[in-house]
Amino acid sequence: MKQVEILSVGPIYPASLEAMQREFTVHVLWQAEDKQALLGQVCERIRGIQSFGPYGADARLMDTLPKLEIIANVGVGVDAIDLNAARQRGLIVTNTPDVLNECVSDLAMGLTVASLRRISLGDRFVRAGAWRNGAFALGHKVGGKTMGILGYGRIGKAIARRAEAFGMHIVYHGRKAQADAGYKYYPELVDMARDCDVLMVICPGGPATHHIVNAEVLAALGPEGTLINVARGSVVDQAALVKALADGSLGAAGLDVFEGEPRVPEELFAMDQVLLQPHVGSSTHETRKAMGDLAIDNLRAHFAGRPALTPVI
Ligand code: 8YV
Repeated sequence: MKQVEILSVGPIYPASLEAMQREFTVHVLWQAEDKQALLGQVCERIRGIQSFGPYGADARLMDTLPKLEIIANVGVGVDAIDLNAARQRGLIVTNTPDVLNECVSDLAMGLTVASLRRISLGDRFVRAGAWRNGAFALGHKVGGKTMGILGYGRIGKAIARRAEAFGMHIVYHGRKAQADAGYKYYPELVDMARDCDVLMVICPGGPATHHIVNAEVLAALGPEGTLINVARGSVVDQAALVKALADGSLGAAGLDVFEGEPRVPEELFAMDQVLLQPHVGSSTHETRKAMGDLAIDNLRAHFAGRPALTPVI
């Protein structure tokens, strides 16, 4: 399929990039020194985009590529791709569901345990030599706590399985109740926040969920509550979050994602009750390779005249 030209707009696992390059003619925009010049040279011939997380595709880029047929995203979240614009242009958009469930939920559970048991803070305490001067303050037990899952989808379910193994009680909120969930469903997020100890954010980003974790929800979670976000920064009103953590009206937070990342509000750096990660939910060799390979499988299927494997639209 070397005659098919693909534009890679964001990083992909190195072995997957090599595999894609063996099969297609790939123009690697994110490695190009002069991106506009590269786009100008190849735009008339590009039939597929390989995107990644925040390196998506807006309407302007789609308009630049008159032969574009498919956008294959490396990642499950497609909030950086203008789906309406893609729909209007009859484009196919694919993502990489399922292959990252285990790693994202491992991190979600890791952040939960690390926040309640203050693992990162304990590490800093030992390194600073503070142990010689006295014992470390007590943390909180994980078992017996209630985890409220915002977004009971594929990853939400994998998180629930892990949390149950740790002895947590599970409740959930989403657009609708799921008949076979076996857990209590809350039609209102604020009511679930009031009743849970850990609010786990794992719903899709985008306009429908923008700032749904707002000041009211954070206040309901309360001074003993912990917010974990492994979804998108946009789901949480970040200014309200920083304020609630600063004044103690929210207990603690474990955050893998931020509004405007990789910038992170500096007020958070000094807060011991906050655990910060650089958006690494799916960042393992195994999972990033599986994500890259699935994106290529989607391109291969489409250009061989078969339906894409994991279409979003
Ligand atoms: C990526 C993700 O790490 O799949 C997703 O939607 O958030 C992660 O797998 C992310 O897209 C990179 O920023």
